[in-house]
Amino acid sequence: MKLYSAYMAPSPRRSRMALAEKGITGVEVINIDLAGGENLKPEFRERNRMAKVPVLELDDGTCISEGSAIYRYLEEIQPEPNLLGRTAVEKAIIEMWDRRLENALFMPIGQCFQHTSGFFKDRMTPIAEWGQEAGKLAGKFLPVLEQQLEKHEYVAGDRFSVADITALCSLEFGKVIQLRITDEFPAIQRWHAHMKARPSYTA
Ligand SMILES: N[C@@H](CCC(=O)N[C@@H](CS)C(=O)NCC(=O)O)C(=O)O
Repeated sequence: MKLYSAYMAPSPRRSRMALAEKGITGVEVINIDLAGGENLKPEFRERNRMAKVPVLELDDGTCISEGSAIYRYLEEIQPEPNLLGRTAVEKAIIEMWDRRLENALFMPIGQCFQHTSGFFKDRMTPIAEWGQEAGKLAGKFLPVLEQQLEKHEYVAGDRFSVADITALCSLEFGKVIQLRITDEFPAIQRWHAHMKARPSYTA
């Protein structure tokens, strides 16, 4: 398998961490130059019509993009350690948190970054006012996460799941928009220290 990734980008980090947590080795990681527009070229678009990383390319040439679809594929080919839940309730709760994180934290952080930094101004029209609003929306999710982590060791309950990966990749990318895990959020701080100690942290 090949993973099309990019340095510093939070979306492919989710896939690299999931591979590491699953102990799946031997995947060739190919770094794409996003700032230089390598992902916009026809050769890359053939792998993902959305022109984004990550893309997981299977040995038969099938290309899977979208971080959550890659989580699903990895879970199917290697069920243990389990990251997406075992029971109906556990699967639903993990997916609920993963979607909340994507929609209420990951996406607004990305929108704030893109619309206030102009990083992708060659391919979109940045609207600074919208970027600032998106940054505020991302900040509003932190108390929700804090409350959850006051009651549970991990984001979706009492064991590690993909929701922890999505939360970590989102929050750490949040630094680019000055979103900080301040002392107002001691449960997130405790969880974050725990995440940093996992071998997958540096994947
Ligand atoms: N919904 C996609 C988002 C992928 C995404 O936004 N990737 C960013 C990097 S974090 C990208 O490739 N951006 C390149 C661009 O927008 O030109 C997923 O979950 O994988």
